[in-house]
Amino acid sequence: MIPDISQDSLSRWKALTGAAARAVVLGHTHPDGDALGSCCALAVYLQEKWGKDVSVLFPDSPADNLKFIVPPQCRLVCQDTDPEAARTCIEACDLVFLLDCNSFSRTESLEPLLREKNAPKILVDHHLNPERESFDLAFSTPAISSASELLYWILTALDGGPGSLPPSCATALLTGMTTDTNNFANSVYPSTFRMASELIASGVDRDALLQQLYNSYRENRIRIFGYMQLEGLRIVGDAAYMVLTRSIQQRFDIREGETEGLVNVPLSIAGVQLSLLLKEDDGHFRVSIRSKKGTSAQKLASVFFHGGGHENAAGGKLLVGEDIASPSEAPSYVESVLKSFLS
Ligand SMILES: [Mn+2]
Repeated sequence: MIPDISQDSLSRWKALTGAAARAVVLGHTHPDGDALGSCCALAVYLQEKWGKDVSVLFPDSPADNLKFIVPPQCRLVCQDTDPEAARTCIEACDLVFLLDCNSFSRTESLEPLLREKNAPKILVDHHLNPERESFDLAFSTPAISSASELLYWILTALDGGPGSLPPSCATALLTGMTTDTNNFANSVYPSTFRMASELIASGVDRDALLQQLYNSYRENRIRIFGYMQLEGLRIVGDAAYMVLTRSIQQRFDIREGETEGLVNVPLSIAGVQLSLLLKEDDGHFRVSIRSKKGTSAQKLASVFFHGGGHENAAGGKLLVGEDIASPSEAPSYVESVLKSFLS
């Protein structure tokens, strides 16, 4: 029920952490709630329980609506706004943690610095196919809700119970798990409820958390959800897709992270097994894919969209100039991919 975390791996964690002075904790590009929550939780834990100097590092800045996840005592460095600080904190550290991704390639522009960095590296992740060979110690459990949950079981195994976690570490862990499960809708296991129950009993304010996560959006988000459902939704067989062009994003003045969750909406239609959201970006579309049990979002992402992820929640890219000649070809590309994938 609880992931199998060996005594040997816990001893290795203690030895590697004990020997380090300055750690850097990293997550993937376009950080979501789980990447931010797990990284910040670990940073607070290492600072407050182990007295380490810790930086949380991301290739790009978090969306405005997720910034509340970063506790005031966390030092957050983003390469897009401060490339010099990003380089310095990798150069100065003597321990690297990678969370919520299966490979350094998910940190994109930070990858080369991390690969050549000569320091112990520890992975904590829940995606398929972890790149174990790049790490001195790897905790990988694909059958778990989130990196935040896996980290919860590691930290409580190290320290003996949720009561021992610093409060802002506990809150960040519950936040990461809540966002990755879409508030207990996907990838929920008995261990997930147990984690939530223990954290709430230990004092985490879940009501306040839900207010910040789900009742603090700008009006723009609600309006674009309505617009896309009325005007943008296309159904092809058992699949639904939506293309969020640059012009639609501009018309609704959409900020990073504000269309999070839109891809889930078409799955509420009976008979729709698969939902895709394509969001136009520089030179490519970001592709989010969700599926119901029995249809693999992961396979569609890895075979057709240069990506991957989890069985029912995956993502990738559609490259303009490679997969399609111009952005206007995105819908016809998706339709032909869906016809061959679903046949
Ligand atoms: Mn995750």
